[in-house]
Amino acid sequence: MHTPNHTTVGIIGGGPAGLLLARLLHRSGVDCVVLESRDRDYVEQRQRAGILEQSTVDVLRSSGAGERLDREALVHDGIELRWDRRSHRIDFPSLTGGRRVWVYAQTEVCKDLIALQLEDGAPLLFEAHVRAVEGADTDRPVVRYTHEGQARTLTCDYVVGCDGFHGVTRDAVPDRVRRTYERVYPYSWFGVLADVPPSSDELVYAHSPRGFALLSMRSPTVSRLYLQVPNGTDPADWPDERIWDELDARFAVDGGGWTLKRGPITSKGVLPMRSFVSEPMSHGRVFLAGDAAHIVPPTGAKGLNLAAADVIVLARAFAELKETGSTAGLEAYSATCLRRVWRAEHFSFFMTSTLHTDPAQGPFETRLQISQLDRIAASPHAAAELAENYAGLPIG
Ligand code: RFL
Ligand code: PHB
Repeated sequence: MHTPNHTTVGIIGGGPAGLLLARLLHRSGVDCVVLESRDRDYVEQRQRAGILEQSTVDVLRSSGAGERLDREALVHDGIELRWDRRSHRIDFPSLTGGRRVWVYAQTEVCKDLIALQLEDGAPLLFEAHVRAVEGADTDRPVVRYTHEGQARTLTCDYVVGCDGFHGVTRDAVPDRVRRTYERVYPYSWFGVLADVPPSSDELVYAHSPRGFALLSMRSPTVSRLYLQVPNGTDPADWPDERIWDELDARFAVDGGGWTLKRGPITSKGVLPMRSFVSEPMSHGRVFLAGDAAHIVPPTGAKGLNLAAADVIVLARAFAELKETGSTAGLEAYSATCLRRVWRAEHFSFFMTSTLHTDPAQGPFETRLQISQLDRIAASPHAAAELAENYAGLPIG
């Protein structure tokens, strides 16, 4: 494939943020190039998020990437919370003025966007590893990368780092202006995929004395389940039987009437949990979007949706620049996104700390968690606060 040496917007990373940004820019007639270090198969198979907010679904649809989503995604109107061997359902539409969420895996979002991009989009190079982004303060930032064993450069009018938490673009923001905020949690998630129909129609978030558990799904025949485990847990210590027994114990409610269906486990992995924000989200002509700028623990299902929100704001700003010559949207990008980022950081922290058992916590902290969950069950106001954040706030 012919690769240009210059482009308007150089996009580093072909995860959800980079792929969606490329799609939106293409629709606005802004040219770009996407450089992705992994191969296509890897990006399409990487098991990650599963929940899409209304605004994420809206943008996928309006950018022409919603066709399979509309056929295959499961629409959910609520979640179930379990604690103290009781359960309570949170109904999103009635608490949020009609908002809901879609169960459609990140793997599928990436497959749909990659197929569109290769069909009629801007150049997308796999196995193109970016080494450095230079000249953020100049009007011609340069991306240095390696592709097919050769060192190459791409000069750009603007560079967007969509290269995730371990990417290199963040380094283009000098230390003197960069501020980072971080919390590493004293537990991880052990995630499994199982070939068994989900045991509940909706997601179940469980607080228990044995730790947190989550029942999610990928389709009517595939369950996705998570258990809180200590950091450093080796999946080899968790034979299938032990996983199902532990899930059973954590989801247990009084009164029976619910059973966890078991089936063959097809994948296992341990996911550490982190909160992280790097400010500002732009410097000169370099912008950061998605996990490159911020990480949330997955309990609020916000990671992928935040990445989408960033690139929606950025794509609008580039469209405005092309149409009117104004850089106002680009200048406001960081401040605009950080307001939503910090809301999601707070919500993700709240969900995580309310539902998990910190190894250092005592009976006092546990009673506070139970009290908080009781409050959500008792008060439509408390429930609405959770529902609005979970189902997603409109993008301003
Ligand atoms: P991504 O998806 O990490 O994509 C970044 C892309 O950049 C590429 N890259 C480079 N390319 C070129 N040159 C370089 N030097 C590069 N360095 C990196 C990478 O190969 C990759 O393709 O970031 P993006 O697009 O911002 O999307 C964000 C979401 O992926 C993320 O927020 C969520 O998936 C977070 N997350 C989860 N969220 C949930 O809501 N539920 C989950 O169950 C869930 N599981 C997860 C997750 C994140 C994980 N990571 C990042 C460790 C599980 C994992 C393992
Ligand atoms: C998932 O299905 O992978 C999933 C769902 C909800 C979360 C986190 C992960 O909060």
